[in-house]
Amino acid sequence: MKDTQRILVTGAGGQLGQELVRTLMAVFGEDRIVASDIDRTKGIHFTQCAFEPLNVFSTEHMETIIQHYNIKQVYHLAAILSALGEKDPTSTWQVNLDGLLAVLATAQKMEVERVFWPSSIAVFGTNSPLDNTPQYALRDARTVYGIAKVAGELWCQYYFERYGLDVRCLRYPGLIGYRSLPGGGTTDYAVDIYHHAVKGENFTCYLGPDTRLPMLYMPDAIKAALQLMKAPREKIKVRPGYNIQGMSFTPAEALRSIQRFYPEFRVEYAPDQRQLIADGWPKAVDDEMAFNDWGWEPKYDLDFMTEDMLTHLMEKGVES
Ligand code: AKB
Repeated sequence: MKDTQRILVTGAGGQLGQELVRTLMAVFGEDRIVASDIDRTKGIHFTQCAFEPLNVFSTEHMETIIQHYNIKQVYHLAAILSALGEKDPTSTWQVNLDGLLAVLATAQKMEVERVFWPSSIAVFGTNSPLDNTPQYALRDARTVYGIAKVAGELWCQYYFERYGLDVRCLRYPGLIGYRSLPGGGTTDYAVDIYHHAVKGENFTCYLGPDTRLPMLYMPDAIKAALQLMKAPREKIKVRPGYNIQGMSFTPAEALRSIQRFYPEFRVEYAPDQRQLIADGWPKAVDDEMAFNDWGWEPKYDLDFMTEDMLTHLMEKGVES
């Protein structure tokens, strides 16, 4: 990217967005990043770069921002997560799918060079092979969040094939980070459990002890997005969304990993409706294509992540 060109992040106030903006500023410079969110109060997180309140459905406003800042890359993160999405399927579809379509159309019109969009393991479902799920396994999504991700993946592929828009996608598993909290996902327990351990509180897990899911530590999640966006166009052979993961574990395994530092820490299990969602998701995914095409390689496994999470949460103090 040339010096005068900038990167726009939508939904920047969310769990992934806050961390992504931080890394993008470190890599490209603070003056090269424009954070945006529908919620203008999220601006408090972005004192070092430009912040624009933005509803992606206001496409004229989005065009003005793209023109004003000379935006050449967009990371479109604004979305409602899986568990929360089930409470209002119609709005979730609108925000997640129609929002993506508004961004794709605007990016194409305004000649944005590259778009990043996070897909999810939620594209898979009960009839997909759930052990080491292959890249091209049946996408049998059962949540509205997952259905919007399947449709979104196909739209991204369509925009690439029909208009040449260079849109790149990753199928994120559960994301775990210490800087920001997720909200409304099925994998959120894997963040909350660390906060409870550091606060010295026992934890009630809404998934059963043996529910295995693929996960990714935030530094690896951000590294993957930047690596994918940097890769030469011809290396990106999968347009709908690359499978990636850093590890795969159950709540019982997370507990054991935490107990190495907090032996007194205890977890109770009270599965709720999120158990049904988790039971239809992969236990692990095969991410070999990401490795082959653009060199994907995660750094963190469960124990390494646990140590890093607990160290940082102890240093910063957890939110109650
Ligand atoms: C969720 O739980 O909804 C997300 C996801 C796996 O896409 N973390």
